[in-house]
Amino acid sequence: MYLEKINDPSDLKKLNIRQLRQLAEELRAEIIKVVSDRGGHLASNLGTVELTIAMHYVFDAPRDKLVFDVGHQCYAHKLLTGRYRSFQNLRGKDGASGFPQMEESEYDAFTAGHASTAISAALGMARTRDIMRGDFNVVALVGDGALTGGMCYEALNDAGQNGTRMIVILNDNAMSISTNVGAMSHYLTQLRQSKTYRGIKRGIRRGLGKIPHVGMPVFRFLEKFRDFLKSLFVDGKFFDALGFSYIGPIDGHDLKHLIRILKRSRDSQEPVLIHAVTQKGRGYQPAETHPDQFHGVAPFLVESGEARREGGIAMGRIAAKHLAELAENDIRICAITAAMPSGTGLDQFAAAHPDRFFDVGIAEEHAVTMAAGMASQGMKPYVGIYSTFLQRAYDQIAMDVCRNSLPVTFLIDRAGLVGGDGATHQGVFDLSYLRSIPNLIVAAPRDVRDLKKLVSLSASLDQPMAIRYPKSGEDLGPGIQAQQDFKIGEWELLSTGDHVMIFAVGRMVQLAMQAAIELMGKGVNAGVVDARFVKPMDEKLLVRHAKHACLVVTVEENVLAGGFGEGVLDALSRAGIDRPVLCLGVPDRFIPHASTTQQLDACGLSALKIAERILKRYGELK
Ligand SMILES: Cc1ncc(C[n+]2csc(CCOP(=O)(O)OP(=O)(O)O)c2C)c(N)n1
Repeated sequence: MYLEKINDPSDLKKLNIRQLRQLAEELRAEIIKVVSDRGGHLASNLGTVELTIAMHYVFDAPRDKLVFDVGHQCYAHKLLTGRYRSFQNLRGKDGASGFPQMEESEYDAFTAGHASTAISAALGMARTRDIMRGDFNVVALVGDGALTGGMCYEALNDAGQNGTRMIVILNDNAMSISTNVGAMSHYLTQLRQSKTYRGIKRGIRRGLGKIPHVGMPVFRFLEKFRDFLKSLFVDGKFFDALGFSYIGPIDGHDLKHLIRILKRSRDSQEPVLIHAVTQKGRGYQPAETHPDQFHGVAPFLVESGEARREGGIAMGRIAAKHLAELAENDIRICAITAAMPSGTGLDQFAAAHPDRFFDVGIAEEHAVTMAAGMASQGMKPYVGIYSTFLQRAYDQIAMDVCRNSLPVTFLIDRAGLVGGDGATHQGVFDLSYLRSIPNLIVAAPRDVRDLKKLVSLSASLDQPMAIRYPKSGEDLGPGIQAQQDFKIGEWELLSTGDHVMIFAVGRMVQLAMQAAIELMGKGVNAGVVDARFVKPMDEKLLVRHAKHACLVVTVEENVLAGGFGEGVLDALSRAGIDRPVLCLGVPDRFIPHASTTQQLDACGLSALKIAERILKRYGELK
């Protein structure tokens, strides 16, 4: 076992090629073992094992800066940089993060989680080096999926014009999470095929060269057609034109060749782009066959690849299925995703209405403005994006959609605390950043039934709307009479209470109900309101139930700053209601990876903690 002996990358440099190959297999086995136990990103990590070994073999981290785009392919890097032990608790509380994190290790040159940032960050490091007259190397590892994101082009454009010395490794596996999309993806395919052309040419030359007298003249004759043949293929001119020396395509699993190319690039004084072709999921049959399904996985059985536990009800899948049904009778309804067809559930819409479904790549800004363009011409676009990634498109939501009050609906998935993906993926800012935008309706269903109602409601609207929900949701338990129908801005009183009134949003409604039961046991009578619209608020209902309460409580799975609670405070002060208010929500810090239950607890948002905090404040008031 070589892996056991590697404490840091200097140990790796002592190995020969044969031993490095063996190390690659050990790394794969370790990644499969741990991810099958803990869940995480599998296929991307299996595809970049050799690339990571070669990077650490040739470069001298942490002095040299290795920047991972998205960061969901950094597991081998973590295992090679002294984190074998914390990797066993991958994505768990106090274990290794699933992404590079600067605070976790000096080897993590840059924190990642959102796509297409690596070239910009690397350029920033390289420029700093040049100003400070340093001499380290900077390497950005970027996937072909990430290359659908506009930031990459902004960075290449900037880096190329100044000729800043840096290396970009393009890890091309022809996959984003799902099959990659877009014209650039076609271009990369052509580049891969042009390698085949060169291979064929070499083969013909070798073959003909063996035929005495006739062989070489025939080869020279064929060479006349070379330019024609070549014109059928492409080379890396696109990257060359941007000022990068293009090298490739090369086999991203051929360690010997990779090391040779990286050494050559290290000595270059210009920006270099190495196009490495890899196989997503390499070395684990189920992931090789279904790289999309093994991109991000829950714990699974290694023998079969089967998931080891059932997930909850996927809210996104329910919203998307319902939307596809509505679209049967409304030609104006279309759906847009930014590279997340399966994660958002919109693959179901795509199957039902392929001509009205658009995967635009990792391009959230473009997705939103394109939706605005479609809405301006009479369509009813639904944009399905995770809460954390929608942050990218704030300006487009405000200026292109809401400024024009266009009927675009945002289906915002993974809202709230997300568990193992941690700080970069928490969906805890959306209520704040959306509440502040005029014309936008902001809603959060407490369960699947309300989610469907909200999607139906949005279809009949002529203005922008955002519906945010967590990955999974369960129906409220029996005994709670659901309101059959509701209008925009209408809240629902679920239970009354003389002492405390709790106004809760989304998934927090269920926890507020449980907290109310806890409180009852302690002699405190708490009522619960489902405040399903964060904007507009049901101010009448709020005032009616707040004005007689000893304590008003708001509960949201969102940061307190600018969130629902602040909206309630504002509404109460405008109405002249002077009651004590306790706002519960996510505190002002980035919440690290752990289970969702642990994160809720750490934020004081578990049912028990909610009850405790209410009890404490109520006690202080008496
Ligand atoms: C801004 C943003 N949007 C969406 C995502 C979700 N996402 C994570 S990885 C990924 C695909 C990345 O593909 P690629 O860069 O080719 O890497 P691979 O997994 O193929 O190695 C996507 C869409 C993200 N991380 N960031």
